[in-house]
Amino acid sequence: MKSRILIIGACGQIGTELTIALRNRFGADKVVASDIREGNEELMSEGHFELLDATDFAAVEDVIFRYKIDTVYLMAAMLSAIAERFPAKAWHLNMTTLFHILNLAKDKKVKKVFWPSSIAVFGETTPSENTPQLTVMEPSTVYGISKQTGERWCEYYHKKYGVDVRSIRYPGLISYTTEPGGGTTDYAVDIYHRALKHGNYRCFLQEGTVLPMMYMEDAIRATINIMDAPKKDVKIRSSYNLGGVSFAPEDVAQSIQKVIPAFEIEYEPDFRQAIADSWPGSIDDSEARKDWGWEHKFDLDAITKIMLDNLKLQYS
Ligand code: VAH
Repeated sequence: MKSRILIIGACGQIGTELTIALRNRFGADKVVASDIREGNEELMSEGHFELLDATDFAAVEDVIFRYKIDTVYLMAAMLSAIAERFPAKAWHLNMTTLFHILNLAKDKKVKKVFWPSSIAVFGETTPSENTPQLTVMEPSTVYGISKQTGERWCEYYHKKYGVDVRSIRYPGLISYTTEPGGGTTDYAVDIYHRALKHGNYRCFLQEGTVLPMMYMEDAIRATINIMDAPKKDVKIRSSYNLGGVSFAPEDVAQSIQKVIPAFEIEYEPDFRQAIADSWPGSIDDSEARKDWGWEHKFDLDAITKIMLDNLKLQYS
């Protein structure tokens, strides 16, 4: 029976690149992209696309039935900064969508699920250096609370109903294909756009704010790796720690200045500083390395080169 992959939230920061990667890997006909709004020209023109409100169970079930979906990547979520402004909406979106997919999997209408968690599940009481896989988790943001709760439900549905749901705690992600989407770590995307357009950047986080980050290509490869792994190798069914490179805004500025010497940064911390301060500085991802062969490839200077080279093309 022909089976397909459904990406929910395909127009988001991860979803956009995940859709392209999965179409390249499995063929465009095997992948159905969906979102509450239409995406960029490439996303819309090079494969199946469905406008879909992922909080509408009947609509989700209908797409899964019509396209014979057996694998779902549930990427729709409201990120940390926006979620603090709309807590009830964020909880509704982040949790309702997860329950819809877990219940469809429990009823055997979906075989395999990927659901993204985040280092936002950690809080101020979590050890902040080389944060372990198993540790104190007292998130203080709406987004972090929804991701921690979601991890608990993923593990529950796996243990109680045998649902094959897999998850990764993404660090801050950097890419050039989509505009920043309301995350606290999105300063590390904004800064490259502003460096090229204005030669300067006013950072909403203060100097010295070290956060775990990752280039999108690393994150996409990790996502495909965990979904490719044999069931028996995916031993953690809450969510895997994933680390890449840890840096502060001044590190990005110095990396940019190697290419654009005149680039200047200034600091004007806002409400997002408190969010960032509650998150760890670096992550121990040895479980992911051990269980399904994870390793990151891109360091900060490599990220800077890719971001500036590709954004120059977009702005030229
Ligand atoms: C955010 N980019 O800033 C997301 C991410 C670790 C942070 O989950 O909300």
